[in-house]
Amino acid sequence: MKAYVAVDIGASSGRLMLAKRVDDQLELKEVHRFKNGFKEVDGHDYWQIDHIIDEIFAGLEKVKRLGFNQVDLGIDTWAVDYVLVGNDGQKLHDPISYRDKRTEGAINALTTKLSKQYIYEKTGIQFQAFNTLYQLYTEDKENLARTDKILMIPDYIGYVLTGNAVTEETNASTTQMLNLRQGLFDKDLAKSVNVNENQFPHLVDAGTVLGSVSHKWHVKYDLPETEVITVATHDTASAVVGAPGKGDNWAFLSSGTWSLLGAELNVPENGLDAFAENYTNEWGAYGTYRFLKNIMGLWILQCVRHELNDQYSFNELASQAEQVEPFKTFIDVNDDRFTNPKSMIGAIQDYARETNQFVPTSPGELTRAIYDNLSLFYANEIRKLSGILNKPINTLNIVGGGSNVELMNQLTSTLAGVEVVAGPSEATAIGNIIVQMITSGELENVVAGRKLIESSFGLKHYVPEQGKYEGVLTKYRDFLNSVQKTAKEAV
Ligand code: LRH
Repeated sequence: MKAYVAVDIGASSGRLMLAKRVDDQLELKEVHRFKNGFKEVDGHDYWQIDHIIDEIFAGLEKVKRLGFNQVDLGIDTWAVDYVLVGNDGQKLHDPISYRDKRTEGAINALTTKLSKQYIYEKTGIQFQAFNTLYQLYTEDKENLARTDKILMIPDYIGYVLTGNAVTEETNASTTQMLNLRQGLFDKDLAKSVNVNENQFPHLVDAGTVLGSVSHKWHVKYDLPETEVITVATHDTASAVVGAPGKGDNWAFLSSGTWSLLGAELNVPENGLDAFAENYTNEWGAYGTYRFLKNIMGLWILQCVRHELNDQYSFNELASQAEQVEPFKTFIDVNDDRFTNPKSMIGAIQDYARETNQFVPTSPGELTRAIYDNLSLFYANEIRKLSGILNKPINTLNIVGGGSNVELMNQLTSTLAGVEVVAGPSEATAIGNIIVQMITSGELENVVAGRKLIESSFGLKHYVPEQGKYEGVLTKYRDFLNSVQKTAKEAV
């Protein structure tokens, strides 16, 4: 029987998931998990990419010990970050994290030369300081000149594993350098940040065979025979493949370190409304587009928990939050100050003080404020999404680790007035595997994959609680409009 391995690496942890299909069930088992995070060295935040690769081999050795001698394997990670590789095939240095402060001000600097409308019309991609475009803009020019290949993180890992270099499209679109119309890297945008589009290896679709793990790794480690498939290598792209939505009126929320809320489209939406709301059109597997908004997500809680010395589990924090009165403090979770603060608790409390609101202090109050404000943000965005796409949204499919937070699932359903379908929490790894199964011919297409997901994983349903929290969303929206207006005036 064919076995599949999903290597799914997020900003805070990585895992290897082993999967096989037994009748109409997809069986999934976590074989290896490790911590991930960036480290500050001489003023910059670096990912430890060699460590990540070591952990992948450790996980693959476990797969072999479980009795699997032959597997297919797909890799997905977070987006936008990249590795510069020299002529000798070695990285110039560890990749810098997108949360590094080096890109502060880069959007403004670059868009004095090329207008925002021009870039958005070409790419349909949101303006985020961390996009590859602005990271490259701040890159050392000499390093760029010494660069033979610019490889996105999952492509770099695939390159190290197999010796073959490609650029997979779903992740490449997050560079904000792909031309929507041409389906290629845009020459002008590449030039504007001192690179040549040919420094990126050729573009491939999700679902392309990359090659076998090189012999040299079999000499060093006890590995199964492993064929690497270039899946939807952007984790969010895999998560959306793994979101079992149905019909035309559903939205997805991939809820993890980031919250990505949007809809799957067949044609990109890069008109003026989308531009004004900074929605993005990331490329999806099989010709789709992920039309979505980046929301700060559970990163805020991960940082708070860490600052509390990791003494509470996420479940404990959730039960403490349930004891606290809701909606005492409104926060714009997408305020830049929450991107990478020295102290997240300090940042939340300063925000509350500056806006003359209740200042959360206990772990339960802090967690409550985060859950409330994420849910409010989601509800507000569902309205906007529905407006831009000019169609009703009836169902929100929440996937990822955040789909286990019952309190937020219910709050979001009630505030947004939509049905919430929660699960699967491992949608990213599952989407990674579905693309492998389609590539190997074991599944026909994504529709068949989503059916398989529905029959394999227990999804939970939440419906709006009538008459609860009336007027809260309107109050929140007024608050958000006023703080965002004040921030704009200050610029
Ligand atoms: C989520 C994610 C998201 C990107 C961000 C950099 O892990 O890939 O889609 O915007 O990381």
